[in-house]
Amino acid sequence: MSEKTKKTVGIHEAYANDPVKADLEIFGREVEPTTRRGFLKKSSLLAMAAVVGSNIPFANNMPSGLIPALLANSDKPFSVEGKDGLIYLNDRPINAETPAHLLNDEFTPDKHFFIRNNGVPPELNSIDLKTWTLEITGESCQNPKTFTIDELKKKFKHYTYAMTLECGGNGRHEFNPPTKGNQWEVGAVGCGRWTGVRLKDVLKDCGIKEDAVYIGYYGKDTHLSGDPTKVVISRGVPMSKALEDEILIAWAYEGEDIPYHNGYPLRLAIGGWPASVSGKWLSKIVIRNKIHDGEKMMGQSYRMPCEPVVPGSKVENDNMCIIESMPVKSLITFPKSGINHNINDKLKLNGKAWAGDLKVDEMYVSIDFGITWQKAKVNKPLNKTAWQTWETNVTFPKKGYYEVWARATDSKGNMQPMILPGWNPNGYLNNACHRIAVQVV
Ligand SMILES: Nc1nc2c(c(=O)[nH]1)N[C@H]1C(S)=C(S)[C@@H](COP(=O)(O)O)O[C@H]1N2
Ligand SMILES: [Mo]
Repeated sequence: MSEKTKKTVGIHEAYANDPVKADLEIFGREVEPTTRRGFLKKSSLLAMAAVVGSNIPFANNMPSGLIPALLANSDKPFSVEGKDGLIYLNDRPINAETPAHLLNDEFTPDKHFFIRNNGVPPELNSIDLKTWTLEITGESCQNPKTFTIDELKKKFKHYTYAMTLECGGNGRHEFNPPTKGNQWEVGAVGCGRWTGVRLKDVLKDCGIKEDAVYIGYYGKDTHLSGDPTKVVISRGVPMSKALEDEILIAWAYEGEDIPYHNGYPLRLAIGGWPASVSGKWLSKIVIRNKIHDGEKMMGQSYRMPCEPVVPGSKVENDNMCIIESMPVKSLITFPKSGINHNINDKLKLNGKAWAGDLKVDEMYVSIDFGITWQKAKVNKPLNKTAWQTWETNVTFPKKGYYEVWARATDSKGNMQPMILPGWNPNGYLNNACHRIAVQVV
């Protein structure tokens, strides 16, 4: 770094004459903390050019207050066995997300699949595949039964489906005013092929009474408080969703045992809805004659205001509605944000897009802060609720700092919003466009 840029005074001054020559090492060091919170006025464009390290050809299109994507990332070490490259949010309970560029595989390898634990997983050495059981019961179950994993495997047909599992709070870090909970950036999502038996086959085998409306799950993890009577989480879905073909009681992920933190040895795999309905370390399913009232089904949990509210408002429980299908969303998974790219080359872009129970029909990218959009190729999903890969190439008119923005449209015509959608008290369902920083040199 040059002597000139080392001055803490006046980023403006330092680059006033030659913003293009700005030193990249400036990121996260000499930059005043306020720059991470966005630039309030366009008059600070020079400062912004200094911070991103070069001139910004489409600067006039940048919305006020936009934090350059180049500065919006963070990297921290991580250390759960079998996982690789995840960003660690908490260790008790363990919560870790996947950086976007590690979601570039068509199906997320188990080592990159995010972890969202609400409690303490059952001790690994207490898990015995021979004695692990799944009980099917509840007031709307005709013949309650208990199955070992072997019995499930022998009695029912096996299926494999790719499912997108995304935490309802993915993207929460962007909400303003901030909301409580894990401050996920973009990576509390993954999609891979789960193998198991259909939930509907097992439920039907136990008899579904006519008054059945919902199912609920229970898992073997324990409450953080250590109180054995407290349930960590027990959520569910309406019968109509539970009886879909692509919903599994799964024992394998990408052809291997499910990773320990992702629910080994048995979990529910329900794509397209908040991943909180996919119960891990699964031990019991109840068929209910009313909306399941388990832990984190009631009150404000996994619920959105039924009508939009003013940011920061308090919303009464009666005005909160249960989240069902997740909204349309996409990621740019290649290249990694912050790369340098040669002006003479086309830049190849790859990504993923998904839309809850719907499909993604169209995908667009922009290199000029959303003024013009170019259509990308979207590939078909493997099955319902699997994410879809997309790809395209872009070229840049001149050297400088760019952002690539990506925007998906679902099969009902809904598009991702460019910036944060409706504020809600728990910071759920942020499906704003993903963006990456590209330095064209
Ligand atoms: N038993 C149990 N199941 C659970 C959870 C949990 O804490 N315990 N977390 C839920 C939530 S909130 C999410 S987002 C997903 C995360 O799945 P993953 O950890 O495999 O990524 O699991 C869901 N199933
Ligand atoms: Mo979640």
